[in-house]
Amino acid sequence: MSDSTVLYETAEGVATVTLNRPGKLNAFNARMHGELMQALDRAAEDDAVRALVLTGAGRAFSAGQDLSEPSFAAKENGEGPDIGDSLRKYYNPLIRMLRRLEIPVIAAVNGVAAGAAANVALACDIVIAARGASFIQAFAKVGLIPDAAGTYHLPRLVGRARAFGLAMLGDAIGAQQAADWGMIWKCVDDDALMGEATTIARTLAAGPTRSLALIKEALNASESNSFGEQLELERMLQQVAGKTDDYQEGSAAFLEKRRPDFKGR
Ligand code: LHQ
Repeated sequence: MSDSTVLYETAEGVATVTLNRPGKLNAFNARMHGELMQALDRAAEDDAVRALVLTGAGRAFSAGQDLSEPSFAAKENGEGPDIGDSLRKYYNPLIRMLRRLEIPVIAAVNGVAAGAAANVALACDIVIAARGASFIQAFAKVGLIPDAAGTYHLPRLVGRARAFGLAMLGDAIGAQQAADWGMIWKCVDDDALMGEATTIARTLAAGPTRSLALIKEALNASESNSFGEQLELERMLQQVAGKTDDYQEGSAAFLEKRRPDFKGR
């Protein structure tokens, strides 16, 4: 077994990135942050990688920040740690990277996703979760606020009422409920999770990946754009999509009543 805190493998155009500190429920420490960013950079730079799956080893997706890291203990003078510094160095770049990656990112949530890790999952493009998995906005339980873009994504995903309940009460919400609330794409049986995630990822990897990247750009931008700005962005991005080889192929295949053979160009 590798001693890396993040495992990386590729097959059929899909990179699978696995958080790998199972003894600590894959809690994030500085090393895991570094290795995760390296894995995401590697996927971004490899033209053969056209979709990415993020999951966890063992029984958890991740328990969020490793609270046993010395840098998160109160200092001897009683002053609290500078957690904002950790967000600036690690979590904010990670969330930006997940949203910026020009390939679909699928979170396969295999078990509990707590604290910052719940919000790392929710920052992915498509989230599927095993029936036994749960999402916990654990922050208020330890006197913090949701970070890793939780206060941005949660109300947009589930609405204000549920966002307040989740963030303030910090209760665990099961995968089925998360799906029923529209917080995630799908809940599947535990033993079907990786098969389902891989099928989705391979389908997307064989798809018109330039247009998928443009869809991602448009949907992300819609969260802060005005109606008029969004219409204008759609015009610009559709112009780009219309000039791809994959559009030529997709429209020709439709007219010829055959399956398209997309190349991601
Ligand atoms: C852990 C952790 C953990 C260390 C389980 N750390 N050891 C904060 C600071 C800085 C920057 C940015 O952002 C943040 C935001 C955050 O992420 S704050 C929120 C951090 N996460 C949590 O508060 C969740 C804490 N964990 C739990 O509530 C439970 O462990 C869950 C619900 C995840 C799982 O419960 P169980 O299945 O009952 O497992 P367990 O509690 O027995 O945990 C197993 C082991 O993992 C245990 O260690 P031990 O040596 O006793 O076996 C835990 O201490 C350890 N562990 N989470 N975040």
